[in-house]
Amino acid sequence: NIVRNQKMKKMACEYEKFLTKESKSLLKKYLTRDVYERIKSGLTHPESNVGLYACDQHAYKVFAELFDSVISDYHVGFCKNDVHPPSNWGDPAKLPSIDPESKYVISTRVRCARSVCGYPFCPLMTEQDYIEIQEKLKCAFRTKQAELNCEYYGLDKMTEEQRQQLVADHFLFRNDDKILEDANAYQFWPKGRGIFHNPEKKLLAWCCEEDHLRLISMEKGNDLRGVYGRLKNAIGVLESQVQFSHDDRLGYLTFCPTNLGTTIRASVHIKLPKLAKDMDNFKKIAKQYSLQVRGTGGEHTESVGGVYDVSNIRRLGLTEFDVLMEMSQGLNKLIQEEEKL
Ligand code: ADP
Ligand code: CIR
Repeated sequence: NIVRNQKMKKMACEYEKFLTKESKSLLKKYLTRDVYERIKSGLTHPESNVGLYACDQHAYKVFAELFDSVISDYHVGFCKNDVHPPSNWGDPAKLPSIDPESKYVISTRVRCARSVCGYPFCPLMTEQDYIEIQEKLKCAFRTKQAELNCEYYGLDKMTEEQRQQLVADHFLFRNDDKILEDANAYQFWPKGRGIFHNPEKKLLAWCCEEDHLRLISMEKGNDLRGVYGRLKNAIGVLESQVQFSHDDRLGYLTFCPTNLGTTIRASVHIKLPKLAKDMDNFKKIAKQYSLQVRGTGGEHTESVGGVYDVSNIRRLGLTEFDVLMEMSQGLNKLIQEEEKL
């Protein structure tokens, strides 16, 4: 607790520095001095899109005045008195096909996040917390080996060559995001960090990266129904093994407020060369369909070879199935926009 208190103090000190910086982030917009007098938070990156994280599950209530504004701005349509609907993964077979002529989509990925009950988020986690969460997840996967069929590869046990290959193939996370680093997400690295995956590397789970657990289903091609169905089954099995943090209003709780609710990011790696000629316009059109454009290596990276990562923006205030509907319908519209050019 002494260590945690020291960390809280250090984070609070960053605010004064932040006040002097130019920034378009939502944090800058809502963390006015008036709010700050009652709510202390910290940030060093004015280039942030959002600009704040929750230090633990309680932060969303303790700092509700700040979080609620940021949350309703990001998850368009989810207002301060709204309640996230009960989980409903629906029937994957009922999703529309994406890119029906298989002309644009290279690969498809759907991920969700979970936090293990009883532990804070990374900024307040001790080394022991990292090790305990890793053990809990390893135990859950071991018990359900028949259903999940994943082996665990700890970051501290793999060779540098293995690690680089997993990153290059888009399976594994890195620890080079300055925003996450300064949010204290990389402490004690690589303690407790690692990846579970099945032999085909179509079902994967990240242990203690940004969130305690990221469960991922991905494969080459555009079979969104298959990818989503695999994630639906796997999370159901894990939920029978581990208790995850859930809030009646905000759904599943995550470190970053953009991931609350369903926690689902459904993405494609896609080439849309005509739209990509004007990136500002590409991003503007994507946003009209509630879609976000990222670089090839994910968040805060650039595109390589004209490949972009396009995914749903909203995750809170709608069901899992509705997130997938919004993403698939939006993506098909985006492809139509490409074809108009
Ligand atoms: P997250 O989705 O976990 O929030 P990132 O944006 O950092 O985080 O992406 C994580 C990794 O997943 C990156 O290596 C990224 O290239 C990869 N990725 C995302 N979507 C796809 C996809 N549709 N196909 C292949 N790789 C993908
Ligand atoms: C940021 O503020 O940029 C990071 N904390 C990530 C926010 C979520 N990502 C996003 O909307 N692209």
